[in-house]
Amino acid sequence: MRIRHALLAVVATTALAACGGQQATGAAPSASATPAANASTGATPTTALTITDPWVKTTESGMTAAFGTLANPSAAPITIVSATSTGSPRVELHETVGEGTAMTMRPKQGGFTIPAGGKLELKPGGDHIMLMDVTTPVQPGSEVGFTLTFKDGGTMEFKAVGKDFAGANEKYQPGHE
Ligand SMILES: [Cu+2]
Repeated sequence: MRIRHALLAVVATTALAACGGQQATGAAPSASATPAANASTGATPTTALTITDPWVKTTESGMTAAFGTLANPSAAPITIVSATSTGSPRVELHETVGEGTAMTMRPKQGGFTIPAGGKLELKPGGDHIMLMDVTTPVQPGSEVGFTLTFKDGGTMEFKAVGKDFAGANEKYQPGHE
């Protein structure tokens, strides 16, 4: 079963390029991670991750997605295993596969991993944080809260800003594994 929805996907590659090129606009909200109490394992708490220019595609209801650039300056990879949001009771970590009209998104197995010293750009047509069931409209300038949970148990909160984005349609494969 596939559910079409009018978000995310970028038909025009120019739009994708333009979007991907916009990073670190000074006024962007920022966030820092909260370390997990993980004394029993001695694992390094996830404190290093940052997100730059987080935003959410405006919508009246239904599905939308959050984007931004995650950066991991630490010496170990960081994996995001789940997310919650004030904007939707159900949130999934999605990847996009295929191209053009065949572009399809689905839950990303294992979550998002940001390599040591690396970045992961969440963007239309790529990985994104999916809000599955928006009940309060996301308007331009709206603030939507997110909490990311890491593999080591740590969490990170950030706020994303509503932005209009003229994306195209993407197909969604629920539960694809
Ligand atoms: Cu999605």
